[in-house]
Amino acid sequence: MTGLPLSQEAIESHNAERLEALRDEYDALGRALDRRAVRLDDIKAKVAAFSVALPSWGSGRGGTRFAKFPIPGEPTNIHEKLADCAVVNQLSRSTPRVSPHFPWDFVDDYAALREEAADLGLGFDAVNSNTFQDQPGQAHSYRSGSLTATDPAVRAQAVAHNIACIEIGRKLGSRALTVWVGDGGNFPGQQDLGAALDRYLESAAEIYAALPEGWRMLLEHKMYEPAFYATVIQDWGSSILAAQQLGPKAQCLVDLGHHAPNVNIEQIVARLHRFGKLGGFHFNDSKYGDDDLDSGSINPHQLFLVFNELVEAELKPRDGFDPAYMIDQSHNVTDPIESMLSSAEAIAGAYAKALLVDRDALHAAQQENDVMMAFQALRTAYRTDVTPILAMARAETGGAVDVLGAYRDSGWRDRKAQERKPVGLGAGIV
Ligand SMILES: [Mn+2]
Repeated sequence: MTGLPLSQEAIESHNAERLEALRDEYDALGRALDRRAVRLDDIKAKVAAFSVALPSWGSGRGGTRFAKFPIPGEPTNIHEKLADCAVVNQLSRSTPRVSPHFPWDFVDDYAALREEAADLGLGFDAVNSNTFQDQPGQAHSYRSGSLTATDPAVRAQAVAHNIACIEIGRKLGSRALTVWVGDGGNFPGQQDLGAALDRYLESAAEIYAALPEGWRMLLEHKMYEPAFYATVIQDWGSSILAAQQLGPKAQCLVDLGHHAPNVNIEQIVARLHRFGKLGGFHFNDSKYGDDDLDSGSINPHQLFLVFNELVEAELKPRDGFDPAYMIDQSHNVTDPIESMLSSAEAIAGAYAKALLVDRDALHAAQQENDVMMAFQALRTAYRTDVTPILAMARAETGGAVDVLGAYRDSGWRDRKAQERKPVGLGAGIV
């Protein structure tokens, strides 16, 4: 790791001006937690060990199907995306892996890409396949579906692409393939609902058979969009049934934005864990649908409750419990680096709050059916300001006390605006 993007001296001097106040706030929190019989340093150590992967596609300006408004200096290829992700990791010290997406991140030499990432202090997380759009020179179109298409030649092409992604992932050091398909229908009657799922299961089994030892296949469900009437893998029910049929290497991935409004996502987390099928997360937030807003920006309490279930799961692990944590957001109106810094902090903060829950008190209240005290066990943890824990964990590992302040002081984006070629106008999430 020789090529960190920002000056470490600049981060240290940025921190030096803030460490005295941070120490004061950290010690005050430590005394408050002492009175709750919680050891602050233990919490900080767990927070410091926590990490979440960044999406390569999250480092560029996203957009909607209406428009995209690029900013000067945003990345135009995987090399520049890695550099921006390295900035996030250098400041936050909690995002050491990048989740690549193919064909968006195709290169000729993946061994070299892996070395380039390692130089930046990064590794690779789950690889993502893409059969929801056509690529130049592709033999068959996905306009009528991919893994579930009625034409067997289209299905074979989609299966081959997923297997090619596994091969790339092996070269990058990944251990998982995330599969999301937009397949489905926009009209009643368009698709035989049962036969479409049969075709999905058959195609998915071919991909599953190509998984190397130690790999997992993460099935990502999504209720709607681009199919607005019926999506083939639309909810956690279809997802877990498919994962169970495929076998132990198949698990479910929960994208927080891919549910019906008001669905109890933390309960889905608990259910998936109960059956050993909780594979991972795509963290984001939403108000109306799959909005891909910044994690914790709309419903931070839900994020906390999800982590509460994850801490419960850590206490009662089941075979295969090793959830892959990833961010999956579309940064349409912010500097993507700033959104990823803010989101990584929100996610780690939700985890920290979940660690502060007095589990003995919670479990005792649950057993005694003491509803109010069970609720208060969660409430007491949730209202604790964990900011000093996160900042101290970062400062002690070379990150920034104030991630956004240090990033703005670095002048990174302005510098890149001089060096990088402009991104064209357009629409779409990337
Ligand atoms: Mn997702």
